Amino acid sequence: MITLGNKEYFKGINQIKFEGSTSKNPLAFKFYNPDQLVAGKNMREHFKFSVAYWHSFCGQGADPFGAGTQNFEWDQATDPLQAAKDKADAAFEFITKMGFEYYCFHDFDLVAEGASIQESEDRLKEIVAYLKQKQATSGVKLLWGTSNCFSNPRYMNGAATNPDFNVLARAAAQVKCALDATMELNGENYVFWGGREGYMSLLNTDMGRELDHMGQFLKSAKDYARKQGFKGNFFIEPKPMEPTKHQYDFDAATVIGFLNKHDLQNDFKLNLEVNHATLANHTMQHEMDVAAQAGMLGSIDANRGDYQNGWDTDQFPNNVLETTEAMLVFLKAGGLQGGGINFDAKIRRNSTDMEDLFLAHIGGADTFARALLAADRIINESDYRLLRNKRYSSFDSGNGKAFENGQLSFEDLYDIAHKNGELATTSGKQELFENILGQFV
Ligand code: XUL
Ligand code: CO
Repeated sequence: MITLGNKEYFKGINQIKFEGSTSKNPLAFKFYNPDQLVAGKNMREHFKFSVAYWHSFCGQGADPFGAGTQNFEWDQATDPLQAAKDKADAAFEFITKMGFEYYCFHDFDLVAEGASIQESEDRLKEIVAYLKQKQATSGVKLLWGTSNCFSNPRYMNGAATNPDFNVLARAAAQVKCALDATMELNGENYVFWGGREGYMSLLNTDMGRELDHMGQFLKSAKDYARKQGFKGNFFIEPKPMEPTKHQYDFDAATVIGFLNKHDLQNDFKLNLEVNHATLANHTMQHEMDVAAQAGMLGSIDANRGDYQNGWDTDQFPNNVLETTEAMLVFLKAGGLQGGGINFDAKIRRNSTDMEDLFLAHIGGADTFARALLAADRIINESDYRLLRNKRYSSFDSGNGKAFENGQLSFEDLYDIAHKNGELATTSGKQELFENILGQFV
């Protein structure tokens, strides 16, 4: 039996409860009511909200221009394993007080990487045993684990796409340990985000060879986990750039093409992130729709970017209108396949009060709740679906239906066009659709 720490880090903050939209209590949910039924499921089940270990408990507000501003109490111990256990205590206290059920981590968010593979592996095993106990006593579960194959200088030229085979093998050893940790903690999914799987210059890069290496790497990682009995999903998280100039997992469509080409489509789905969609010049609604059409809408990293600058600011969600557009796709797809809503977001560098982490997650959860409620009403109380379907009604019968069924040749289409003569224009009614959205948000 492992002894768990009993220090309280977030003093004076109690369980966060739903108090409704008229509440003036900043530390209460105004819209996220976990037990409220929407479209046949309660909000807790729809969202499976998850806390990102790295942003909430590891990042301390450092940026390229200055050191961290948030001196958390759980970062004081000098012994790496004691520091890791203190951080785990703080994390589980926070997640439990938020009333969330899930968390996500990178391997070396949990404990500092050691000087050798063996030391890192031993440290990971010790903290995983500790977390296993924390999960058992709190009921908090692991939504997904992942491996940080982008921070260590050894990965500066990539991990699975490194031109040096020995770096690729080093990354495989690391991913194996992270998969073992995820499985030991009953993780429901495993994520690959290819931070440095891309290039800074094509002049020194054999792109075709690197992509094939990445396909082979993912296949062997998947085969290893399946052999150990892992039943969860593997997710790829698209992002177009940053830290590389060009990342191979550019966007949902690119990743789906890659997965199909490498015969990975039955085991892998997508973990889509809002700020990554923005960087790819897409909306989140677009990325989710592309994934849903391929049956690959796996999970969401919830955050937002800043439209006045072009980098990954990872702010907490607060745009109800855009989140509602995304929730329309979410409801139409029947929700997520295996994943949840992970707040891959960080409080600002100058947000230095302990309660700020709570305020941020409360705002994020309320944004998603409002958006889900609005999307559900748009679908059930407005003419939204009717109007959208009406635009395609010419395909519901007659020649349109025959075309959809593959029963018309190109010559048939030519003859139909001749018979029809010139056509009247049909309005797309975009403003009407926008007004409906505005009415319910
Ligand atoms: C980076 C990012 C990562 C992944 C996991 O932009 O989103 O934190 O979610 O590696
Ligand atoms: Co992410």
